[in-house]
Amino acid sequence: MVGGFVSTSITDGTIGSANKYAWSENMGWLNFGTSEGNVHISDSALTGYAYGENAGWISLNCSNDNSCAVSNYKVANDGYGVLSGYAYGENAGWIDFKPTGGGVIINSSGEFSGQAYGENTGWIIFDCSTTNSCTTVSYKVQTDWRPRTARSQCNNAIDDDNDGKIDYPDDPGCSSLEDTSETDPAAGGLPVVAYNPPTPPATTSEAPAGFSIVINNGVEYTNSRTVTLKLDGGTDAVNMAISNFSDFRNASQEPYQTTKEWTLSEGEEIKTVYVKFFTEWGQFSEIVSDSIIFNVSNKVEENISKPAEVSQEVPAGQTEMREEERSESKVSELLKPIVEAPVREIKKTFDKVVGLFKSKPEEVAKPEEEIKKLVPEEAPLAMKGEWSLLPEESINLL
Ligand SMILES: [Ca+2]
Ligand SMILES: [Ca+2]
Repeated sequence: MVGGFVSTSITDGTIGSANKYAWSENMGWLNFGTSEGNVHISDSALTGYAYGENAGWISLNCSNDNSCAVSNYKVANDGYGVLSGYAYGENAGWIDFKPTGGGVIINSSGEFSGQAYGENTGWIIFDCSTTNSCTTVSYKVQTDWRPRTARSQCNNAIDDDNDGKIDYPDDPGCSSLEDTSETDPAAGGLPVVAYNPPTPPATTSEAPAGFSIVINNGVEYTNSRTVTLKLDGGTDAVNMAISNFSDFRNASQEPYQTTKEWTLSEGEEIKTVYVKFFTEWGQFSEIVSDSIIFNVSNKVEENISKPAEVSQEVPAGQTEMREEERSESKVSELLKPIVEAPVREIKKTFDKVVGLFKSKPEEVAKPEEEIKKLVPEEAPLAMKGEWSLLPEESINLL
């Protein structure tokens, strides 16, 4: 129970247990919050009974005892908290909720203010502040009902955007009763969901929760620059942007799909592909990525057997390097990044080289033959058979 309200509703309110007494000049305390009296406040009227020791039961609506055919009365509410009409009690007689010089209003906090009047009861005061008497005794009557002006647009019984449809769920601009705007997208405004990023996919039997991208079903290596991406942007994804760069340079949005052919960037080494997913409103997810090692076996072949790059770099007019020189220069080229790179990079490169023969034996058929094929007959000692590319000191660092 929140705030002492039996049921909490801003459209069908009750009287809280904390603040439930009004004061009758002639008849003393009137309790609007007894459980038997069951007072309810709706946009159109009050129902139920108030009770006072002197006043007895006071009916707020003829519908309480199905007597409207005999005498049609009620305390009416205009939906904005302005009360009018009459209550009736055998002892209290008729009580006017909008008498000359008085009147009762439920404010935006659900507090009754002002005063009603009856010939028998005299003035009935709903809040001590009305008569500046709170220092003597503090009292008020409070409901959890709220005037339409104090409610969200999608729960105020008003056609705020004049489209003929009112509130959630009838107005398509409303995503919930708490939605503060009835205006739907077609009319130029945006619903609240327009400002939400896409919801990450939930955990499934195949994948953990969260956005995902997987290159070539997750294998470590590829010899082709063309790969297949598997993407999961969740149910809100409408568009996506894919890039070979973490800053998404030159990337543009495209319709979301769960599978896509993709071309890895130029150059060798580890390729990372980045993706983010967009809602229909253009809100986007976090960036997720996957990596694959491109062309590692070919790299060995190119660099050692066919030093094409080196040949091209020989300026015109100079004689070509002898085979030994060429191989030596390639070896030092290969070693360069290893020797100069930080330990982490060395480890990566080392893993890659070792991985050729150890981690992925199934992908490198007959590794020994491969090595033979890749290493030219006249290769310097360092290149022969053993693959001692890595200086001992560097390996010891790992
Ligand atoms: Ca509305
Ligand atoms: Ca509307």
